[in-house]
Amino acid sequence: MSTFPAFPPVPATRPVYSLDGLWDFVFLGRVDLDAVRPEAVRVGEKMLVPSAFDAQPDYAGKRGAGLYRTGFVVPPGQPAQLMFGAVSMWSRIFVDGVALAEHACGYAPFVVGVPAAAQERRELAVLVDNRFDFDRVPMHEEYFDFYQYGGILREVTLQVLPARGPFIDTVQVTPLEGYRDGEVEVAVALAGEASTSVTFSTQFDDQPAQLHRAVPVKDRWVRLRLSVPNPRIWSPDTPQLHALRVALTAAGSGDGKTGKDMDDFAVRFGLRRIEARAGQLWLNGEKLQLRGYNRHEWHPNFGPCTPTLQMLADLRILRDLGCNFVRGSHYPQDQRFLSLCDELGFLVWEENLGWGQRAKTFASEKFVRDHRRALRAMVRASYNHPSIIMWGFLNEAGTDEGYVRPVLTDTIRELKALDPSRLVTFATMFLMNDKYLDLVDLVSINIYPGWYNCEGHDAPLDLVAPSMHQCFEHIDAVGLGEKPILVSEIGAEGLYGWRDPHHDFFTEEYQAEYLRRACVEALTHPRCCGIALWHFSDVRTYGGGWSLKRPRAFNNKGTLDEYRRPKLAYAAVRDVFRGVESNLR
Ligand code: ADA
Repeated sequence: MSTFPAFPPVPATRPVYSLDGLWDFVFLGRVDLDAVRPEAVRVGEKMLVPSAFDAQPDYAGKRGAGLYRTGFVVPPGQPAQLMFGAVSMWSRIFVDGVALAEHACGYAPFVVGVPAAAQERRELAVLVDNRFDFDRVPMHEEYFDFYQYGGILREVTLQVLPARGPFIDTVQVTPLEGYRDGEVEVAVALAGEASTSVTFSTQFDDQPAQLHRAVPVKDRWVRLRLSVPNPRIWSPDTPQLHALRVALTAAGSGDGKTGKDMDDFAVRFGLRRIEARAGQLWLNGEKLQLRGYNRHEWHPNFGPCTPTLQMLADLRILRDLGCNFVRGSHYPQDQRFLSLCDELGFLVWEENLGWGQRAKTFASEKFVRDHRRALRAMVRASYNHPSIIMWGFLNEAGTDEGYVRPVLTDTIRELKALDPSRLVTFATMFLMNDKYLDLVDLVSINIYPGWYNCEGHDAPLDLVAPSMHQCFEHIDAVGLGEKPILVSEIGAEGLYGWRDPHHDFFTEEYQAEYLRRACVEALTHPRCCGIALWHFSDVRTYGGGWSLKRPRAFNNKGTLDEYRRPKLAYAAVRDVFRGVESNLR
């Protein structure tokens, strides 16, 4: 059922069903959420899951609650779990009229446990709300520079769990020092009935399964060092993947035969290693230069629910541009996109939802809790993608101030504990006064010289390269010479089709020359390990009174417009990224 089967040859033990499709739907508007009893609501129409209801023309710009309803079947007496890829912005999940869970980050995945029942047929209702309400959904604020939609945005999956005993919560594969010889740690998280030891099998690719008897369980985890047979290295040039199936097995009769599989879990992973040292990035021991873009998951016809084919088309465009890197701005990514990056050999920065938060947000206990919950869910869902080389968080938060410290230090500690194998960073807009750059593995800077704050300047384009240079020097001057430097955002607006001999702001010509200069400076400066341009394609942003400085209520800094039509900047960037320019300086 998955677009990217992790392990096709063996029939799965755990039943997994997609609940995607047409659900009953009703838009309730500005109702009191606590007064909604889903079984009492008359649903009027159908809505596709996944989708953003307000990406449909008749709901464009509407804010309020919506109720989705469908049914599913679980054998009587068996528990199950519902996996939600993302529901925006706020949601409450009901099964058989009972509220089982609430969630308040519209881009993070979450799991809802469904207790066993006597009947087979179960009723599922999802109450969603896309209204901004700081107390209820502090992770979403109206000033973020991208339009925030409502609805069940990503896939919904039902998994039927074993009636008794432990079951597999997740499987994480971590390449170790000897990754070239296939050395990995396989960590299996268990849920359900507690158990002090488990017997299970591991099967890599189409190799014979290996049985591990009575392995001790510590804090609900089982960890083993294993060797992948016939190891193949993953890299952008050779994006070779491996598969692992883990099956929990009945203890067996002691005659050496494998017992019956009670539960199983399949993942794909890659053997590769990312490091930050001596001021540079290294992939599989080789110096790495990142050439890429920030990308929002967005298309005018689908909002944040782009079809897989569009994701693939975007990656093919990025490859044509000479890119090897995508920053998934500014939220946890769709698993389909990450799987495509694994397949095609793109390197990814995945980040927790965040945009320019200041003191008020950090003072909210609910924000702190929701931020941590989304962070953990992101890492858990994405752990095995070899494409992800770094975790990010808190884009452009107030990192020149003290109020950020508790969340920032906790987030770094948490990320390092959850996944010591990847790099951790945040994109700063306060380079010169940032208080926390010593805490990250690489310094990531968002700068817009020659665009913002250059009103009245005669030749703003001439600010681009010198300002970048100055930033690189500043990092060394403050004693951070060991840290690689990434330009995580830089860009200028170019309105598609607006070409003009004056080459002023908003022309395609200005944007093309701007990006050309930024790319040349980044890729030729010895201290800079790469650049992620702002941004891939134009996106809708806030409307109403917020959008005066955003023509069309879009962020128009795309190298392509929203329909992926290239602007003049396309050829300019492609020339530099592909090294076609004979003399970079
Ligand atoms: C910031 C922000 C982006 C975008 C950009 C811009 O750096 O991180 O999301 O808003 O500015 O276009 O101004």
